[in-house]
Amino acid sequence: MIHKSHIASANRNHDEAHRRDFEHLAEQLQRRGVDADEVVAHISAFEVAVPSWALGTGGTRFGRFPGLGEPRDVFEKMEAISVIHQLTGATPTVSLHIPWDEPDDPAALRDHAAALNLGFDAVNSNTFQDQHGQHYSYKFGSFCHVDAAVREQAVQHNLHVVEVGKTLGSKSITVWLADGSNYPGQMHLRHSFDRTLDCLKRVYKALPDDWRIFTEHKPYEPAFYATIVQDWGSSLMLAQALGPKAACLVDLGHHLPNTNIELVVARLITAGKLGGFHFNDAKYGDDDLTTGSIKPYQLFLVFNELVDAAHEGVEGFHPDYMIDQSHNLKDPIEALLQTVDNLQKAYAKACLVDRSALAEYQEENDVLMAEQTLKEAYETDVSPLVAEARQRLSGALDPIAAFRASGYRAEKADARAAGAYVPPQSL
Ligand code: PSV
Ligand code: MN
Repeated sequence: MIHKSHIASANRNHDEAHRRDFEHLAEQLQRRGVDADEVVAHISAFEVAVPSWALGTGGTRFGRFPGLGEPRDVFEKMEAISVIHQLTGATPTVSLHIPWDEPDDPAALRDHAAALNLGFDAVNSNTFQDQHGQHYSYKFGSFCHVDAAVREQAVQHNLHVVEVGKTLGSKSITVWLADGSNYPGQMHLRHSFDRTLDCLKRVYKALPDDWRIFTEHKPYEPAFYATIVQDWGSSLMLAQALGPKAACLVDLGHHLPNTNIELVVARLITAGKLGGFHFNDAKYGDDDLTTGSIKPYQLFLVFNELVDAAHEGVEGFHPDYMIDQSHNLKDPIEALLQTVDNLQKAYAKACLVDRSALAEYQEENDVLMAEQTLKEAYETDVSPLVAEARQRLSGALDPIAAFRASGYRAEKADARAAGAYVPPQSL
């Protein structure tokens, strides 16, 4: 953890300028009929889970360039996440990956996290890699495999993940399957989907009543011809066939170029099956870049759909927010601080949309003014609102500046010099 005095002294450096910026923006917003305090309250309530796999430097299949002072195990990862939570007030939960971050003693991890004010969000299973001691290989798939014994092994792994999640206090499991084929004819397209659904039904049946299961679609990689859960349509078919505890997870990086992701989100909301998000950004494919770094307007438009659904009070609408990024170049903690900031800004901007004006312009087919209504919100500099929300949560006005000033990374680099971080097998 970072000592509170570090945050307080970092805030003092920005306090006076922040106060003036906030008051100025609040006055501007008042002229637009927006109560700044109300928006700050919304931002303060925004929470997003940090994935356990994002705290160590990531890599590609070409290599990895580790940073200094990285967490060496899942316990140290909790500490890193608690720093992000301290500075932002927005990341009270962890999305744990099994087996990459599987604890020997889940109860001990739960208690360790609780002592750091952290809880657990969705647990993630992994049948896309073979693990030591595993009997059957997933080379040709897991849930879709032609061999029932392989499918059974994959189901048992997911049931195990649910058991670990129960101890941790999780309420959901995310299933991302790499299953698919690389060549036409390799796999029966319909039967492989049926087998996958059958396995998911077994996992679904084992879920506690208050749990949800999320299926995550991805168009390609590592399967390059036909993935089983290729798109949101396939994911929706699975969720609908499974039942009310099943919903679709939208990973922002898992779309073909130019896909209208906000439209996908809108359709899933209509179907009552938007389970949640894996936030990241992409230029070309599943790039796992910082959320909002490449297509910030798209991120805003996604949040616009979310705020709109919440505003309308759509029944059963409670998406789960998680980050899914790989930090190959940036300091992972700094990248996550930047991510949370970008998410809060996109959310804040979506809160500024004048929804009754937008509805009127839509009724009148006033295309230009409807678009302008969104643009006006998007182009507002909401930094003072986000900073204010963080300050009210005892966080930092400028989290990255406070983190750098704290000397946390240098201190960990010294303390952890002896034992280097061992990454999970890279994807
Ligand atoms: C692989 O694409 C992936 O990023 C999936 O999105 C999963 O959510 C994540 O890895 C961890 O299992
Ligand atoms: Mn994902």
